[in-house]
Amino acid sequence: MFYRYVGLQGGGLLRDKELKMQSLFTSQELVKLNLPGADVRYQEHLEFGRSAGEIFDDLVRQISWKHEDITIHGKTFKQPRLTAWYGDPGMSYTYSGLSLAPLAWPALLLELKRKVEEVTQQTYNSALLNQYRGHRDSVGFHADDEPELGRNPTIASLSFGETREFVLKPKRGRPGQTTRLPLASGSLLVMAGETQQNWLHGVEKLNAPCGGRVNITFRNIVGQRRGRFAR
Ligand SMILES: O=C(O)CCC(=O)C(=O)O
Ligand SMILES: [Mn+2]
Repeated sequence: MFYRYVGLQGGGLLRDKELKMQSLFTSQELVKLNLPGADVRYQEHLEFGRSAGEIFDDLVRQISWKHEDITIHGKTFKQPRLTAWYGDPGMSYTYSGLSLAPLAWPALLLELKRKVEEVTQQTYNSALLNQYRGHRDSVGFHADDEPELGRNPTIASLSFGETREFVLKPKRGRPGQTTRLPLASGSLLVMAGETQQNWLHGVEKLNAPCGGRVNITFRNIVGQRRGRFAR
């Protein structure tokens, strides 16, 4: 698979304008971000044969959303978002004291998975879905480094609905390298290589109200778990 490489002036705030300028000629292909020790690629628009807004509505309606409790440092609270876990039989996933057995793939997710597999030239056996109902919903900074994902996992992330900033922060190094990438509705972000070893990512709460957003991360469960992880 051919990837274009475009430097994004390494870190700092990636402004909407810069992204739009880039998008003029890169929206139809994966573009690699200039982040040291990471392999992060972004494609602003994937062609699904129908609108991203329609897919967002279907996801909100058809997915079995749950509002789960998680336990971090002995304290239990509700996650600040809704979640769902789908996958091939046996692909269980555990994080923050939460053990998820996979639901069987519905046609809607299989349609999206096929598209992502075609673009990334990889297969996936599971997907974690997040629904951010509005500006107060978020995911804290974490790395997708649970043992069952194996070393250097490829994670393919689709976004629908409201554009929210995906924030990447180096685990070690200068906070100035923090990079904000607004993920458009219908976009694909791929994290691969050593990204999870060297960088954290999250979606922050906002002060101003905004619409809902659904994110789907296609993953591969490959190993057994050995530890406890929090997010
Ligand atoms: O919503 C997003 O873009 C990121 C979600 C995420 O990082 C996760 O589910 O592990
Ligand atoms: Mn993640």
